[in-house]
Amino acid sequence: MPKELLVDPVETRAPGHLPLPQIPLHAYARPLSEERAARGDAALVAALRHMMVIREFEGMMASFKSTGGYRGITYDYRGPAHLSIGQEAAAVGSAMALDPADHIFGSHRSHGEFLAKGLAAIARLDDAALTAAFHAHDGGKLAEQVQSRMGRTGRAGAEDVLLTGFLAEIFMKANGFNGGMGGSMHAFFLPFGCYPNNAIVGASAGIATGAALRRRLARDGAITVAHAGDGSTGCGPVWEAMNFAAMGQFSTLWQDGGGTGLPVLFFFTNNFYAMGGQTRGETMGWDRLSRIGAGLSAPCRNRRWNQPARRGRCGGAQTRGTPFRPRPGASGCGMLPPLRPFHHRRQCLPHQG
Ligand SMILES: Cc1ncc(C[n+]2csc(CCOP(=O)(O)OP(=O)(O)O)c2C)c(N)n1
Ligand SMILES: [Mg+2]
Repeated sequence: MPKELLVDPVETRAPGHLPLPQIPLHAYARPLSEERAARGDAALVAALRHMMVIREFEGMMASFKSTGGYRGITYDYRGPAHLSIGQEAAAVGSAMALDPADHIFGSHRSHGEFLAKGLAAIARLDDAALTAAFHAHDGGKLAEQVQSRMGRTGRAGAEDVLLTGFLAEIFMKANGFNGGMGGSMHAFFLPFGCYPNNAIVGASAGIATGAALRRRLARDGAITVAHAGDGSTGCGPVWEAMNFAAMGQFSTLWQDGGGTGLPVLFFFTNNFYAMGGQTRGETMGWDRLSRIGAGLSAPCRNRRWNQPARRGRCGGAQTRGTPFRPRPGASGCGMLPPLRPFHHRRQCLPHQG
């Protein structure tokens, strides 16, 4: 325990006011023309494509669960299907800002996050790196199996392996990414930075923070992301993790170059529901989820995902998506609409009347 930190009574007892930092709300409003110029059309088309892949994947799961089939294939799937229909953009946007070596840890509703991170990693890795990644998994058996059946190689073939390995895992098959032992809520594929999601609400926060401590010690420049829902802000371990990530000692006592905290980002996907409860206005104290980081310290406030300060200085920082999921509730199965552009704001707010 250090004793060298001065507790200065003059400064500590000086009257004054604590200034609260400004927290930007939906401040990102770059016009489409500028967005196209900055990112390039190919990147924007890829983002939409990844969203559509996720929508179709989850639509397929919904179809298997609710009708016992999909496009003429019958299968009685009895496991969990926590779908994230309507939340694809949050998953894809966050994943596209990450490098393959960055790690994500998901919530119980993480199919989209897993696939988005995998697709983003595939888009950034070359053929040799993809082959090595799949070889590291079970000696490359899954990739051989999938590619010999589907006949595609390169990035397209890698996407086939990602989707098959994940679906087989959800269906608890031996050729799933984790031998079918993890299922829908504990799947992982480490070469793409997809670490396990978690059935325990808020648990990803503590686990990602522990992983971030390892990254901080290694000083390898990578970050970890804790994906969580708005309901997790009612869980003690989430607050504990945010405090741990922002501990003062990282800048006051650690002698390794300073910084504001651990390289972890708490990404809350705020769909305004937690089971049957409504978070804003009912079960939570906050009026805006984006307030909660600023209570710790200024650098921990809500961040735009694409801020350049992302790396190395994002301890306790948080960003959050505010998508609208068509169906509140844990599973939300049923026939679901295909992904299509919204022309009118009211179409985006199906459960807000
Ligand atoms: C620690 C814990 N408490 C309760 C539950 C039961 N539970 C499962 S999902 C859920 C609601 C989660 O809401 P949120 O975090 O907003 O995620 P969403 O379902 O909206 O994606 C609850 C309370 C749980 N899995 N873990
Ligand atoms: Mg929620």
